[in-house]
Amino acid sequence: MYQGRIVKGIGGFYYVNTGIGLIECKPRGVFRKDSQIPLVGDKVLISLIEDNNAQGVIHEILPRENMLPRPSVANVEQCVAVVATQQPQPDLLLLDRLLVLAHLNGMDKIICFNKMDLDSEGKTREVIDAYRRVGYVVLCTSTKTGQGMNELKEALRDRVSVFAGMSGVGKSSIMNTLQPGLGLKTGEVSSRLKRGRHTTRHAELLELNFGGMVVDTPGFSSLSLGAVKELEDMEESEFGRFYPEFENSPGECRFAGCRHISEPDCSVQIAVKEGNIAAFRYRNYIKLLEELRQSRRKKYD
Ligand SMILES: Nc1nc2c(ncn2[C@@H]2O[C@H](COP(=O)(O)OP(=O)(O)OP(=O)(O)O)[C@@H](O)[C@H]2O)c(=O)[nH]1
Ligand SMILES: [Mg+2]
Ligand SMILES: [Zn+2]
Repeated sequence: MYQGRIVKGIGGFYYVNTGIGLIECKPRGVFRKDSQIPLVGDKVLISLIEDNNAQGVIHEILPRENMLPRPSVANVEQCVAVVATQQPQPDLLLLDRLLVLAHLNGMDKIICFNKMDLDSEGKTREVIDAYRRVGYVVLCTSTKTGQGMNELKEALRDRVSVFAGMSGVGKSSIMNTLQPGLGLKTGEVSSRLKRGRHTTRHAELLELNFGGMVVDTPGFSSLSLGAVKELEDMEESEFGRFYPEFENSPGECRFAGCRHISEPDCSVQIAVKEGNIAAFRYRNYIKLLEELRQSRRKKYD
């Protein structure tokens, strides 16, 4: 048996990086029955197929430290949520969903605002400052000017990270800039729709030559929190813990189980009114809470 990490999965095959090289593997039949699907990043035990030392069978998926449902990946320490200043326009609700999921799964979080070269008017300044005030690490990058690339490199060094975000924000381009020679495919953003073209089709774990690993993933534009069991089982009043600025807001809510929606004497609502919590973050919180409530209703009614 050999131990390795899944670096890529295509068409039912998994490519496992082991001490003896990259082995193309099929999962053992039992995984399919158990519906335990191997993920990129999974640590696995494999055996080689006799007379063939390039192909193998996955016998066991070792216990996961964590996993993200989307982009689906296992055993990553850090989630780099990539947003573009424009082309495509930033979707902050999507960003907040991702931050919630990364938080839930115990991952460190970095927000990367890419395509800074397209924001000469500084339109994203306010949003960037808002996330910084919350306490998130926000890096501003451009693959065209090289802005922020050294900082990003330092943030990735010796860690296992995943790049996540909409199609076209520049995830693969950033990887190519950080590590020239990778040659990942990148695609123009459609000039008519201002949307990415889903150039990256499969998540892939890449080794960084300066130390560490990054999973480049396909872009996505919808991310439902509804199907996430831990969130579904959570009290509504607990959801606020994914919003660090709520915890930091001074004073306490009158009610112990405050959901910060319409309760009287709510410190969060006051902080929003006074401008100490960004209104857009609060609106997103209300949307996500409502979504969770609906999906729960569907499930239990
Ligand atoms: N102006 C500008 N364009 C960029 C920057 N980074 C990437 N791009 C362009 O954005 C387009 C999309 O880049 P990709 O790297 O393919 O984006 P992606 O996030 O990997 O997209 P998917 O693989 O579809 O999820 C390409 O045309 C890149 O040249 C940047 O910093 N500034
Ligand atoms: Mg890509
Ligand atoms: Zn409250």
